[in-house]
Amino acid sequence: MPHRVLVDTTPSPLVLEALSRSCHLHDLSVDGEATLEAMGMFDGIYTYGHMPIDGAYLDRTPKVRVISNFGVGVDHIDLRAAADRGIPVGNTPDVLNGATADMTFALLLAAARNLVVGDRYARGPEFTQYDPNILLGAEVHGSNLGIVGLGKIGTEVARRANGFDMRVLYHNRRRNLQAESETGATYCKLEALLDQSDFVALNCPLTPQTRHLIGTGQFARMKSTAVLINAARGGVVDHEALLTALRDGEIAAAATDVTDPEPLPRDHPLLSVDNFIVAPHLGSATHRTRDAMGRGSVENLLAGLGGRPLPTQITA
Ligand code: 8YV
Repeated sequence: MPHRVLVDTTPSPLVLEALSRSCHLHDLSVDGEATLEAMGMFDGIYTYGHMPIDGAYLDRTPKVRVISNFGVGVDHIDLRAAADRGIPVGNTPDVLNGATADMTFALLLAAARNLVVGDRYARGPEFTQYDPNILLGAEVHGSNLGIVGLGKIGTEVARRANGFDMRVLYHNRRRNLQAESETGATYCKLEALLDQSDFVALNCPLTPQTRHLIGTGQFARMKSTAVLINAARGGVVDHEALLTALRDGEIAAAATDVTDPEPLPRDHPLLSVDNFIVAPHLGSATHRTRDAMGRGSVENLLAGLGGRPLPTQITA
């Protein structure tokens, strides 16, 4: 009898193949909402973060004995509620550190050097000859980078920044002495980081403490030439305040892989702001990383379904 597993979007071929023999998947994006009766029969949940999984949700899935998250960020899962019900939660840390740090730098460079506006211009009728006076950007090498969240991904960002001869400041819940010695990053309070940074990269998880960590007061502190990069979660930034900051020139630009909500409504004013660059949550989107995430999340799922400890389990 195959295990019954609820998935919130269609998994990759690698994941489908790995689960094909032992699991029957109910794919919410294809099969639609499950009936209450079907919910009661699920043995596991495999999630890409499309639905909040809280206590009320888990009460409708009383047989679930594992939640496997494709990705490291678990802000959509109430870990306490899962723990209270004895349900282990697995995620896919580590394998995506490099790819997400690369994406942070892709956003940083794109914003600093007007890559998106430049691409549009280079395709359009206005580009008739080289113009030395247009689209002048910010120097990346030699500038100050402030990293908010110097965990594993943030540390990878700091390593890349060293290659660009940047001075790296960071703010974190607690000092990361190992990362400091490996990368030369300097710990400082958030306020000091915002005051001094030319680029502010958000690489922290979304938690009740980091929700809207960057809002009106923080934009007011930032340099008018500063660029905000968000490869973390949209909710870390107050988007109303971001819109005002970009429109009023409180900061020069923002480049983000994540938004709140995600996606932004098609008529959201940020989408018509030129100094705002947005990507569709591509932080870990490389072939190698997504395959590794697929393998890790499958191992977690199958371990939980088999009553074994999850290889990468998160605690509440
Ligand atoms: C995932 C991410 O692609 O790991 C994370 O936290 O944001 C991404 O790598 C995303 O969670 C979708 O599953």
